[in-house]
Amino acid sequence: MTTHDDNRIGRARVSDSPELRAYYAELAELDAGALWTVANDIEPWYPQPRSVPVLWRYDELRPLVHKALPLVKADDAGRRVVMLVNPGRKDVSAAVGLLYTGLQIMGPGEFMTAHRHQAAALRFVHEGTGAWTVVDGQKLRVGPRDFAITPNGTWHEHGNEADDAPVIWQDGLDIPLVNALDAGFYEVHPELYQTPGKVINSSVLSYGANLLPYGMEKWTRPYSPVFGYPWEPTYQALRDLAKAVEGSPYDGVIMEYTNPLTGGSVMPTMGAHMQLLRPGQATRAHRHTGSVVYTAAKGRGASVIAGRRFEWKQGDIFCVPSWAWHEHENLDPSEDACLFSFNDFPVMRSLTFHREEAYPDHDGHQPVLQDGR
Ligand code: 1HN
Repeated sequence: MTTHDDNRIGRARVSDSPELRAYYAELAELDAGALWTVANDIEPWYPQPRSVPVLWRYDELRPLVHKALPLVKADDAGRRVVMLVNPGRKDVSAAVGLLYTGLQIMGPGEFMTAHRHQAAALRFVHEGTGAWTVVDGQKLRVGPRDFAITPNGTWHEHGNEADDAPVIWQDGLDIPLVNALDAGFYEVHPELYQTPGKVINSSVLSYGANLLPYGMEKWTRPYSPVFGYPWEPTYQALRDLAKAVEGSPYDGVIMEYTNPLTGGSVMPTMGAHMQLLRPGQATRAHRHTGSVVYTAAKGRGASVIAGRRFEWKQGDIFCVPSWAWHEHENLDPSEDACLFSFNDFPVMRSLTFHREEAYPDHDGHQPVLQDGR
């Protein structure tokens, strides 16, 4: 996107002429071009995401996700998923930036074959108590509001062992990023199913209470050895932190799901947080590079993103594009609200692209230009 500043010295400002147009045509014949015709577009003053802020309401999506159950067999579809597509990123099936998200439904007793791919995946459970996943031979059971990871290259398959209700969980993947870098690979498990180890949730059982297992083979992989992060201890940790600190002016009381061995993000390309907004709390606006997909895990609230206000409640999903001003508010005067989120911050940080700034107005709030849908 060009701005009036693009007429300045130091920016491309070549006017068109018949000679130049003929010259550009000659270059195009050779699969070449003149940089100054695109320079201002490919070097914007600041990030110009094609993604727009979007809110996906769970109450609206849920019936359509259920509709897919009898329409397609999970194994015919590969995975039975309704993906959430940003109107500005339909070309790459992204929810925001280069992050993908979708709602996957698994009927009672259903299970799917194992595969692995270059893309990393994570799951956040919306409903149903029967979900399980096997990640590199380790079987995990996950319930509502639990978070689990499927790091890139790990074999994974999953299913629903309940006999009554379906499971709906949210998948988050870095597929658009992997594809943008032309680095995607995909394999079906040679035996179609893994043989899981006997102990369920073994990684969750191994790393607890700030203690690391001692005297075992050293974990050397570039992702967290913990594959599941259950809701109850997560929520307890947030409430405990809220007793100890005021929290961030922009995010309230926020914690990152971490690799306990490094203190860093759970996977090399995607990080995840859970944050708590105190009853009635309204945060200040800030912006940063990096894209974020949020899921309301508890309570109800509103977020203003790039001047658009979105009201959300438990189950709703919304996104914040890179460099968009955003702030959150808990609309319940007596209950806390929690937001789960995942992001591409590890990529931004490792490439030294991370930048952040506070909204400059003294009261820290952006004007609301439009009510979001
Ligand atoms: C995938 O492997 C799963 O394993 C879910 O459940 C969603 C979306 C795109 C590519 C791979 C899964 C996916 C996916």
